[in-house]
Amino acid sequence: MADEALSAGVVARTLGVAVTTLRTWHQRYGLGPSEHVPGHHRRYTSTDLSRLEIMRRLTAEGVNPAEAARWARRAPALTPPEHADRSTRPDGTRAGGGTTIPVGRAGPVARGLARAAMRLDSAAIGETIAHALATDGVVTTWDTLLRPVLAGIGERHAVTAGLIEVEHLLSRCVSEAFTAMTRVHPATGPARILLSCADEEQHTLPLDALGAALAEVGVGCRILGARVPVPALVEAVTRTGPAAVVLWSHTRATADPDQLSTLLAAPHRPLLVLAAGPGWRADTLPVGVVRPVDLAEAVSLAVAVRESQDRLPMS
Ligand code: B12
Repeated sequence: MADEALSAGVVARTLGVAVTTLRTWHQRYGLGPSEHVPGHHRRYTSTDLSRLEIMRRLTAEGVNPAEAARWARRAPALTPPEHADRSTRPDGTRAGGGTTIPVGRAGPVARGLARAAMRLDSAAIGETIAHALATDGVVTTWDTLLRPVLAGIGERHAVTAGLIEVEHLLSRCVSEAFTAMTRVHPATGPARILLSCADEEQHTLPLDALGAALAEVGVGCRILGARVPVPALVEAVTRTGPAAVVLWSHTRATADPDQLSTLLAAPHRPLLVLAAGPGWRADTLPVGVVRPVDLAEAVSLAVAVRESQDRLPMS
């Protein structure tokens, strides 16, 4: 059993709850870890996990915690009949209420994050993202954890027109986590990369992800953020002389290629102009503009151009 035993952090992330919540459930309701290895912290067994899963589900459905804990402690032998059916209904709702966020083939941590997002539990969301960033780095966290959950929210929203509050809260938590990365990894040289959203574009998270991924490898950048009109972008380029500019467009509505042409004609033309995001159509991009396929490629291109500029003789 010892090698199956789980730490509090793993259990919290799997359930999508904060570690402090686990602690409270242990102290107040006796739902603690039962595995004891001498000289180590107590560990959770799979039976503890299934009890906690019942606790999480019942409290999320509005059952009072003391009552939920009574049922959880009696598991797996006994669960209340009205909560025993865990199957998903055809309309995507779970028995007992609430919609779920589809995360495709993403793993248990993404499902935990999706649950925490549904509960609007910013502490659990923040802990899960921070742990993933520290363990797996920005690119993997983006591709395997955040992107599936964000895309799942988009999918569910497109069908139900709901989950706007979930989308806003999660976006804020993601943005905060990426910003924290840039504080943990201060840049080693001048910021020679400029990240900007296209005019009227409000989807900023991919640029926050890129900013964090660059920080992780010691490359500084400036992020102008959402809805940048072309004259403001040109002004920023003129004043900061970046080696590379990344212009993000998430939807066709914000992907006017004239923005890129204006940038290429600017007096301080950057060495590299990247048109990033699903908004851009490859066949409409001006010559000289590069379109990355994903975050990893955007990072490599930006790092490469910065290194090539570092090698240029000073003028
Ligand atoms: C969060 C979100 C918002 C938040 C954004 C918050 C923020 N600070 O960023 C808010 C609430 C502001 C918002 C607003 C709107 N949104 Co919105 N939003 C989303 C959501 C859920 C996630 C966006 C995201 O970050 N995606 C990141 C990943 C998940 O996107 P991806 O395309 O798969 O990313 C891959 C590629 O782009 C590629 N890639 C290529 N190059 C590069 C370079 C880099 C650096 C990176 C990182 C990646 C990359 O790799 C990526 C994977 O890593 C999406 C759903 C979705 N599927 O994206 C909807 C979505 C994009 N939104 C949508 C819509 C319609 C809107 C609104 C028009 C809603 C409205 N009526 O107001 C507005 C648009 C405002 C505007 N003018 O920009 C639609 C767009 C449909 C379309 N194709 O036209 C979507 C798809 C939801 C849906 N299914 O309906 N949104």
